[in-house]
Amino acid sequence: MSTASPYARCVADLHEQGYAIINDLVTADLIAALGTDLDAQFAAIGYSEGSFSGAGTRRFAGLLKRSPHVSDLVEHDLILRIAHDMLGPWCDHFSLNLTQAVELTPGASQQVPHRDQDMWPCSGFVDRKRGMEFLINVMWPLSAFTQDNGATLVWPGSHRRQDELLLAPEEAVIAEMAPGSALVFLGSTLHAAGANRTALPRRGVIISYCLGWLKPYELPWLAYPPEVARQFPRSLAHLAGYRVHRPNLGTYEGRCPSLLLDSTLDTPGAVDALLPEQEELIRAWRSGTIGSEAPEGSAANLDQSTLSATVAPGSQASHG
Ligand SMILES: O=C(O)CCC(=O)C(=O)O
Repeated sequence: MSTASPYARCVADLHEQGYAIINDLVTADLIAALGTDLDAQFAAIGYSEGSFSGAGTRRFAGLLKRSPHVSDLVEHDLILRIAHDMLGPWCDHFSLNLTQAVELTPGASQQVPHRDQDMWPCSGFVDRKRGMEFLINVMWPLSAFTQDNGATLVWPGSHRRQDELLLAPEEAVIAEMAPGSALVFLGSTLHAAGANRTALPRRGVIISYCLGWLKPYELPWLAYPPEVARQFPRSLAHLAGYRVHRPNLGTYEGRCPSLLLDSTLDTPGAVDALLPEQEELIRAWRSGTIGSEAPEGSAANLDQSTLSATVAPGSQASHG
């Protein structure tokens, strides 16, 4: 039996298999309380429409405002550490991509296998060998996930086989889990909801995190407007989009949107949010160290993409 910590095992599994199941990550009581909080919304919500979401499923989002227990999952320390490891190299900080409750009603058919990061067309242009990840997904079962009720299907190793749109059904692993456990998988991992062949609904909560410079699946500023986000701990509000991504991305009135979390400011001016190396380049250009005589490789010869590349992998990754 492995003596590695759940964290170390999860990171190793994500690299090797593209997914990991962590048993007993939170208590079953916490998940039961969360499930109770979401019961009324499940009862009220209509069926999903569309060939992706799947007829026979019910989904709703904005979970942070529907149950106080959701933040325990969103800000689970082990999950944040894993998200930081997987996404940190490619961004200044990662953000919440989605919180969604999903129910497969009895008779729901299998979802189309997909990779979540295909939402962002740029993922297709990335050199596969760099292993760049755009998203980390966590599925928290509210009811036990079994082969019969549609446990999530994941294709081990599919994160390294991105040129293959689909893989053989028999290669899939059925992520059977009890409430309290979590299925963590990469945005590049092929997966799908299974088919529910039982008489009972299968319910789960999806919480995903993406690179902080991407457009998230769920717009957090609408799900959690400032008057809602002000009630969040600051770290949670940051995850929910109230944080500028350097350089100058995702601002409000030219400033870090976290200003909306504080008491009203009159008419503040714009404030740059730049990476240190970008500040350095600008300083060098202003002082004439680069650019004036345009020697080879100087800023005068740098195009926008070269400047932008200063936000590149590993530059300033920070936790959350
Ligand atoms: O419900 C599941 O098991 C997976 C759902 C999923 O992958 C999705 O909705 O994108």
